[in-house]
Amino acid sequence: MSGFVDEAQLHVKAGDGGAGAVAMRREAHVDKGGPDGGDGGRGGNVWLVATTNQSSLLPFRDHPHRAGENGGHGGGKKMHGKRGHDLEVPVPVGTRARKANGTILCDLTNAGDRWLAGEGGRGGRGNASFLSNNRRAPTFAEQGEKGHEEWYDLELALVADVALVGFPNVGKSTLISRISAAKPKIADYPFTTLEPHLGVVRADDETNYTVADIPGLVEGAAEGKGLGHQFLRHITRARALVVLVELDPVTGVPPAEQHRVLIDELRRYQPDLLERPRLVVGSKADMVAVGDLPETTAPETFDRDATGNDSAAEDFRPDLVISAVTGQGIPALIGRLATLVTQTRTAEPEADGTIIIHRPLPEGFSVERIGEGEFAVVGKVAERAVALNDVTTDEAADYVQGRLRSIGVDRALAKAGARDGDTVHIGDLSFTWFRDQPEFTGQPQSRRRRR
Ligand SMILES: Nc1nc2c(ncn2[C@@H]2O[C@H](COP(=O)(O)OP(=O)(O)OP(=O)(O)O)[C@@H](O)[C@H]2O)c(=O)[nH]1
Ligand SMILES: [Mg+2]
Repeated sequence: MSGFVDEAQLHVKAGDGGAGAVAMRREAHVDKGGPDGGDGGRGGNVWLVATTNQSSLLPFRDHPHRAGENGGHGGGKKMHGKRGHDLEVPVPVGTRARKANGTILCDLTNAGDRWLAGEGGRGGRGNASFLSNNRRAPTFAEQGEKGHEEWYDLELALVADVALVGFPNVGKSTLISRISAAKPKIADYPFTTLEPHLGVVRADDETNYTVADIPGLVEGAAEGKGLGHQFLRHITRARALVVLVELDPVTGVPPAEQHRVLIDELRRYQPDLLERPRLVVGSKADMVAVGDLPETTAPETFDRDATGNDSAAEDFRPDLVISAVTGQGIPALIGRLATLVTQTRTAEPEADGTIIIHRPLPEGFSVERIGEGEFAVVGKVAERAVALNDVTTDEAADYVQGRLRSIGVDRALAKAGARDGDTVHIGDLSFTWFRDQPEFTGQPQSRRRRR
């Protein structure tokens, strides 16, 4: 089985917050101690972190689940629960995460880039936090908040300085193995290369660049023919392209025609690919009699017409001709690519390598009418306000009521058309709503009408 996987699903479950504790101080000489239940610890976050040590999404294929550690529960004597450990999930540089609906949430293009894929739940407050002048001995505490949980689609688009584009069997893999330490399979048949390979070229003491060997493209690749389609994505981030055409093709497709088809496929897949700097290189020069070698362009003429119109069959000219067998043209190619890559790199804004991309947190709440005389309040702040270990005591009910009023849930319910006696659901809690006085009937059940 191939080790290269460029699409996978990931399930993230951040740690739950620990529950706050309900406890009362006990001291030999104090008759009635105050509340001293500590807070729960925060749940661990889950981060995606881009690394160059990984080049495939394979690890997610069979094991898609990644979880942060839960926070510890609070204890007596104001002991706070332990914070859950964050989890850092390594992904290859070039990984994007999408929501199930396709929206791109992050794109980690530099080593060290990190993204908060799941935020850990807040720890619940212990009863010590609820002490107030009119609440001397609160017997309620908050539950921990659930950690964020979500499925993401991961997609990898390789990040390379140069991508090799060419028909099958024209010598792409031979070239990359000649100029870098990469050792892809080389054979005298088309579609030898079934997955992209990256090689690092050391042009001189200061200049390194990466080259991607992409499986061969054929006419129609942009529409899904051959293998090219699934791999065209890996060309999209290359700074520069090498269009490799075979000068004496065994397939019989003349170099100018190969060039025309390749340019066409690139344009159809993503038109701005033609705006990338590119070198057109003729391969296997050793197979052509010296007198029959095509004329090459002058070295300064990198800047092509973005439409690719230089490909008119009559005046097709490669920029360079090479032979991976004899070494002809190889140093020139390495040097010209180094120049191209350096020029493009300096034109780019500097990447600091530690961009932190946060998912905007959904705050607030919304009220939804879910049936006749029945409403649901959805949203973190509202759910937090009712997530207590026990809402059956008067003081807990008072607290919840006060919270719901102060964050505006009461007003929003009235505005949504709620009337006395209607049922309202928030999180796990259901209660009967009265304009001035909700009656809690859920979690755990209590049918007490207050006041
Ligand atoms: N004579 C000669 N043969 C070459 C040269 N470069 C590659 N070849 C041969 O051409 C054949 C195809 O080479 P590969 O490097 O596998 O070609 P490829 O473009 O990677 O092919 P796919 O992976 O199938 O797309 C092999 O038999 C190579 O030995 C060259 O410069 N001169
Ligand atoms: Mg190959």
